[in-house]
Amino acid sequence: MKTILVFFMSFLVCSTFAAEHHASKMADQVKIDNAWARATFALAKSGAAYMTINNISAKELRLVSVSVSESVANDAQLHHTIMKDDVMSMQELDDGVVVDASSGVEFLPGGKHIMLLGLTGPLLAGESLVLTFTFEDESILNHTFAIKDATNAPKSMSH
Ligand SMILES: [Cu+2]
Repeated sequence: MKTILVFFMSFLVCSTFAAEHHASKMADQVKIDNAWARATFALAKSGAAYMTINNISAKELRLVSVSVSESVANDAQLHHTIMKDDVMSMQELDDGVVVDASSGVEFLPGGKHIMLLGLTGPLLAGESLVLTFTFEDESILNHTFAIKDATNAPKSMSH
């Protein structure tokens, strides 16, 4: 009886360890490509950044929020662009962005974008900025965005 109990307990310990070992953070399952921010004119109060966010895991993940250093801007938000009655406007993505297993979501001019509000200074082409992404499991990922002129961008939009 004693032998069986020890065996059973060691099985419990091992399986618990295995579960923890395999529960990787969402931030570790993300690969960001094509990260860039649009260069702004000198007195611009807002800016936008774009990327493709890839989920390399076999489980859906959710990007909850984005933040930026106070030295760059007062706030950063996840936005999407909507057409309503032929008028283009932007809305914050209150529920974040879901990235399906083994797939990606594109942030592009005219679509989803990262909005930088209250810029402390212009975003200058050739420089870069770091954005911090927080996922549903509270894991965090920092990524560097190259600042580029809009003329080099794939598509153009008012902001
Ligand atoms: Cu926006």
